[in-house]
Amino acid sequence: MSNYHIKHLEEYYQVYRKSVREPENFWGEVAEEHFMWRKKWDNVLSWDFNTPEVKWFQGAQLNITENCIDRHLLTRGDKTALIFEPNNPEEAAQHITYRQLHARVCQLANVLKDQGVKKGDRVCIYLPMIPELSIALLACARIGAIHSVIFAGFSSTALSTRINDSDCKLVITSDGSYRGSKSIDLKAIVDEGLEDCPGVETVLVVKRTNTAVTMKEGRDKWLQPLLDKAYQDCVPEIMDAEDPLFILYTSGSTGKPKGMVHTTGGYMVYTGYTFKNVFQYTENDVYWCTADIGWITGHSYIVYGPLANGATTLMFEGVPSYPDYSRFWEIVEKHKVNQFYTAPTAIRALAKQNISFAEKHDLSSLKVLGSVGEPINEEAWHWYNDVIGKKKSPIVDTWWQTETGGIMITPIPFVTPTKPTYATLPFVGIQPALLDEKGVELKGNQVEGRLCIKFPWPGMARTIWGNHERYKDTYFSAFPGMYFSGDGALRDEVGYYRITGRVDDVIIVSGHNLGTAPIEDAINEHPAVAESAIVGFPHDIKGNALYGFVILKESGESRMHDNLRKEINQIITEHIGPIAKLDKIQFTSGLPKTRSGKIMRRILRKIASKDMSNMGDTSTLLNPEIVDVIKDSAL
Ligand code: 7RM
Repeated sequence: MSNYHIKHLEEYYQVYRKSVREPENFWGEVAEEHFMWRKKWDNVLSWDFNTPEVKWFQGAQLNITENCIDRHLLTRGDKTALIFEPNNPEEAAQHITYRQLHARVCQLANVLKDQGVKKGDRVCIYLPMIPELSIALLACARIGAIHSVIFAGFSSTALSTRINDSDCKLVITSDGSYRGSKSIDLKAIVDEGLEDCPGVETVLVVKRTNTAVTMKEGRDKWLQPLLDKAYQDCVPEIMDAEDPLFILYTSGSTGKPKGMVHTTGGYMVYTGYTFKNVFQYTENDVYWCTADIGWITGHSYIVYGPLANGATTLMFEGVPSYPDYSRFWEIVEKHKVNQFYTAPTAIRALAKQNISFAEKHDLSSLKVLGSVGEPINEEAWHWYNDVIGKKKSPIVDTWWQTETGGIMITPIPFVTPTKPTYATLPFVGIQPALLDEKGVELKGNQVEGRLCIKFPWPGMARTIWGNHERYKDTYFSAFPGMYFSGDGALRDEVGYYRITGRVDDVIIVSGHNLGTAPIEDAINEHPAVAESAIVGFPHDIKGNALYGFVILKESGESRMHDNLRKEINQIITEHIGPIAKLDKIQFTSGLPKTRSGKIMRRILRKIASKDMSNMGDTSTLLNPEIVDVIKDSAL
């Protein structure tokens, strides 16, 4: 039996039981056998979910880049580590070997050192999906600097807030970026943002689009000439297992983003181990995750997890629709991709297109299909399974969060039988619990509740940068002694989990606690409804009342709007009770969504409350134009 690579269902159950009964032995063995440590730990785990304080592999020393790069050089020096597929299909793809990656990471690490960056300093990375982005993460890790990657689609305000929150002294960016037929002046956005960031001393600029930029004397430097002069070797900084590796911001229920802090040893072990099993990666496979490295999915499953396994990981600069909707499938064929990992929002967009976009490409290399970011609906699941996987590539619907660092609930392909819309079973070492609203754990199967985790896992975030109290309040206070994810889930008759959506948008109506997710589920049962979102708005008598934004499958149904409103409230009454009926129902053509497909309820709440003056930061929206459309026909 191998603890590291699970190949049969019995093995999964066996390893799972061991991981629960003897977590320290289990994780200690995984860490010892598959990773490289400069010094072993004194203690595998110490934890207290009340403080909360969690430490994995305390006393151990390592450098994560030694695990992701150096240790592969002897056996895989000439193997491709990184495939870069540019936005423009006419531009040649790049294949960067482990040896070349080592040289480039070391050079950038040396440049950072020359610029005065030291262990523990924060470096902001604001780059498009080009090789320099992966290299920048690794170069920071090489010298023990804490990277804070800001998604390059974020606005200058979002950028400066995050830079200031973690006091970054250096920013790595590029002149511009390509996205489909558009090019964006990234450097200009940085210049604007930095007007509010007095702590930034240096800006290193990668040349990508050759667009004209202003370089601020003494602050801004072109990166390439510095790299050319830099030595191709750099001794890795030896880090404690619990030293911070990076900060990554995630939006919260309030306006201020939360800088989730991930540490070195546990994060490495967890992302490395989950990557191996969830994608069943074998030596000559080509793995592609379509996420942006600006999100946790990119950190864990484009960069650290794959490289810790000596994998070939593909990064794509462009978008699924450029030059047309066959681009993803063209890339799969071109690079003979074996594992493909994307989001339901992309799957739905692609499934809407003519089937010939997918069918004209040879997808026979595909072995495993992944999904992440939001619940995958039945229709999208089947399209993915049938049209892309030809019913032979298992779908791994992976549930996890920025906060969890790595995949938490997921099938293991060829091991766990899949079930449409179910994330299935907890990953090894993960102990989920479903709780009712009073905090009582629901035992047994066929139950639905709030998804919590009872026991620490190595990849979990340790704190929120500069605000440990908020970390405690957000994740460890709702149900003392447990990590609360903010999601709802159900467990079916065989113990499979299905994530039902966020439950922390609880609205209290006439003293009753109502979650938006179950109301939306009820509305979506109406045959004319495509999608819906519920928010609360202030009400004289009830305290709060409910406002529904509803997208119809066919907009032509508008003539019957009042009938539809009645029918929708009827369905809600049937599913939940009259208390959950909506006071207002606005039919709309779209909902404000983030790039990872999440509805931005903050905006809907403002509209519902007739507080239209300032919509706050909408720069992270995929479709900012919808905000005015909804505002204009608000009820
Ligand atoms: C990886 C990531 C986290 C939230 C999480 C859920 C939702 C993610 C799934 C999912 C249903 C899934 N990190 N979510 N994966 N819901 N099924 N497979 O997305 O921090 O950006 O978002 O995303 O609500 O709490 S994240």
